[in-house]
Amino acid sequence: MTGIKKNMLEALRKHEPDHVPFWFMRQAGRYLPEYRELREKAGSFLSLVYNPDFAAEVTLQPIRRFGMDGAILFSDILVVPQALGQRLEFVEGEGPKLEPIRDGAGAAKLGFKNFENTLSPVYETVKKVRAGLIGEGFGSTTMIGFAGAPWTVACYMVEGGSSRDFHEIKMMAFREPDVLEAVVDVLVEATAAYLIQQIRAGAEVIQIFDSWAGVLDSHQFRKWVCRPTRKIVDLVRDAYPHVPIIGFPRASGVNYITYLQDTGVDALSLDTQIDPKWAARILQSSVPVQGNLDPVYLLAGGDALVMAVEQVVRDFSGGPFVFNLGHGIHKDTPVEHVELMVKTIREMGK
Ligand code: 1CP
Repeated sequence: MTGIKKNMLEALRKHEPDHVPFWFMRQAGRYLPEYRELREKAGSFLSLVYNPDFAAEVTLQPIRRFGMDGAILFSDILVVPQALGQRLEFVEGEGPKLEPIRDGAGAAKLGFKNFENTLSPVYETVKKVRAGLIGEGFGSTTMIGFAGAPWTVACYMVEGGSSRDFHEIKMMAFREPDVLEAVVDVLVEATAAYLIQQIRAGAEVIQIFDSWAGVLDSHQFRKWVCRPTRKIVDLVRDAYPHVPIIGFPRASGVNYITYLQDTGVDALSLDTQIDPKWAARILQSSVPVQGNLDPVYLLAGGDALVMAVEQVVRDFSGGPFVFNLGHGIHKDTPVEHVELMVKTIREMGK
């Protein structure tokens, strides 16, 4: 025991924190000049991710500026399919491109041969971040590990990249569910192993990102979002029962209730569209919640930003809460606006 209170962990364990803990999705990234500099030096996004010195440095950059209560590992959800043997590249200005899986033969090519080798630099990053936090005087900042949920990761694997309507994966889910099931089964095993290794390396909280959970009807949602996530939660909890797991079934509306019941996650990250009064009454009454400022307020700045931040803190002041955004920070966000947000949270949340 170091005796240092970790406010984010306190909130996630439903204890009373000293102040409202905060961190921001995509807090490391292109809105920070020091990120852009290192990203240039690394040459590509993936060489940044797989270089533990660089990735740890990028993870720590926002903490030095803003002193968040959570430091999220700098990596990406798509390293898991890459480690399973699927070809991945990030095309400048376009986003991720993968060799799409469209049939059983494609699914059968996935395997664990290079899995641990590929991901070992990520675990090294976690270790370096933990040491860096302590060494640089941020001993009260919680280290957050993460992975994409099987459904969201499978969206990229089947579509071959980002998608507007998720046509290909839905067609697979409706016409050839066995093929999708094969992909998802591999992802469940891989994701649980990946998260367990992150915890072993020093992650203290886990977040499961299901960014595209909201595109399915309720039956399909149970099948492809809840069921695989439940299996991961069980596997991680078997290994590490005391590490809180935050689920983020983005844009799933009232299905947040189903998700909470079916997956058994310890806490929920709320997207911007969720009504805060409903969420406080229905969700926060049973688990800690995290969220949900619209990241566009951070582009706007000024009074609009201050009032929106105050509103979010007030909305969730009745229960366990971690301040966050409803989705990632936009790359054009002025750093001064993030400073203003942090100042406002600190003043409100004492
Ligand atoms: O050029 C660059 O610098 C790349 C931009 C970038 C960054 C900074 C990508 C490409 N990924 C990341 C980091 C990242 N991705 C983190 C790091 C930690 C943090 O600071 O928050 C995390 C947690 C993610 C997770 C991630 N990647 C998600 C889930 C969360 C979300 O935003 O919905 C998803 C969907 C991805 C896929 C991805 N990675 C990157 C791009 C451009 C995309 C596609 C996004 C899309 O389809 O809209």
